[in-house]
Amino acid sequence: MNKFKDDFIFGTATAAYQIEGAANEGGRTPSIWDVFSKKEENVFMGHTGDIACDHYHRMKEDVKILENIGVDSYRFSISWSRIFPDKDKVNVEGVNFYKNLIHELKERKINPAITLYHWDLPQWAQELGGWENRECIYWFKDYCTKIFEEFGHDVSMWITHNEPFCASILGDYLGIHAPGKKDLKKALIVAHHLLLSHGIVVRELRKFKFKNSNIGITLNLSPTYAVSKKSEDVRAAKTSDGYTNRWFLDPLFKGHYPEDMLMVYQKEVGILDFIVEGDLDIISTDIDFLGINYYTRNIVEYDEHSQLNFRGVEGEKEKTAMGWENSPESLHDLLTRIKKEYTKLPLYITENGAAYNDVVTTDNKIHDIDRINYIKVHLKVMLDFIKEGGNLKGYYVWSFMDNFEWSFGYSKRFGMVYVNYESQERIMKDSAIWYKNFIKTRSLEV
Ligand code: GCO
Repeated sequence: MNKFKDDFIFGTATAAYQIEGAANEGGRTPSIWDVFSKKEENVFMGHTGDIACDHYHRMKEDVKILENIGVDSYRFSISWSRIFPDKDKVNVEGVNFYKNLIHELKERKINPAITLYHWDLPQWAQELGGWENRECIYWFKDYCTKIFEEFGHDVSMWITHNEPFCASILGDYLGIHAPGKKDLKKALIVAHHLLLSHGIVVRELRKFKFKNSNIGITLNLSPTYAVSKKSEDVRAAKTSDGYTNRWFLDPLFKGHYPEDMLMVYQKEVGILDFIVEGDLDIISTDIDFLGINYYTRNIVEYDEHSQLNFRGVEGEKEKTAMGWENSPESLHDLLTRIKKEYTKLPLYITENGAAYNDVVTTDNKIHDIDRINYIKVHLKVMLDFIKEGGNLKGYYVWSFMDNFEWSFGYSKRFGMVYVNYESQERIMKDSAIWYKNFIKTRSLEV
């Protein structure tokens, strides 16, 4: 049978800074992404999230589109600086925006899945040292506690962090995301504090004893393959896997950082003295599910010139507009590995999808066959994994609508819904129509 069970969750996802706009409205103050995107050359053509999809003003219309697609669940994130525009100041207007959003969704039987942190740290927090400052964990805890107080009875799925790898490594080591730093030690400190804050917030939510309340974290995971069997390439692949995957999975599920990576990092930055006794117990606090964002695989080779001695190699499979290979088999490898080496907890694909160069036809249609195929082949391997006994419970397409794709600005379109950024008109692409029909039957013709 090529059919998903009725209780399998089909959803779609977005993030606050990527869609909301209204950057200076409703009492919101800037986040690190407002500041970063306004600095020259950080983002394609100087694009910013100032207006984005104007979702802040079009929320009701957008929820109606979600209802039309028929998703079971909608994953979105909360903008921290809408809730706390300043360290000790709660903004009721911000709280109300999300209260209304949750209400609209629930009226239409769409289950909200909330990401608490999707990279938009308030600028006030950055000015106090940001995630490099251990205190930031407690500012985050205060913000999450407020969110739980307000929405805890209405929300059954919480994600503490989205992709701590990107938030730390891309933001503080590679400098291509906010806050735009290039310092490995700082990035490792940020990563550690993100993980620690995850554990602390999980414990905080448990204190409320809400009836139907699940909390987890979302990691971006990429299976990593060596380009050849040469021992130096195999070693490079192991380091790359440690850097992207194990540095986050091991502390969460095994309660320690991977030994080989501790050696690699200590050689580069000295003793990791920011890891304090007791931290790993907190990081490995029991959670209810693991969220996985999966887009592509990594192929790597040895590189004597790069700091960590590996570099990515281009693969031969068909690519999306991001230049990422469409590699569904690697999702199967990934899920199997998680089940075998890490956890039997419920898994959710919290993001999967593709950017393509969509063309609007003269009759206002978007025939995005490539996107439909990309989604289908990934659904197929998910079915295989489930048949093999895998505990996979849900799938969220990235993204609901085209949006601000971080350093690529609006140049990359990931949506099932097309956004005309001039008129803010939304058009359901063929993929949205396909997903709608698919969700009705839950069966995949392949
Ligand atoms: C991420 C984020 C999304 C991206 C998506 C496409 O994974 O980077 O969670 O915000 O837009 O992944 O790159």
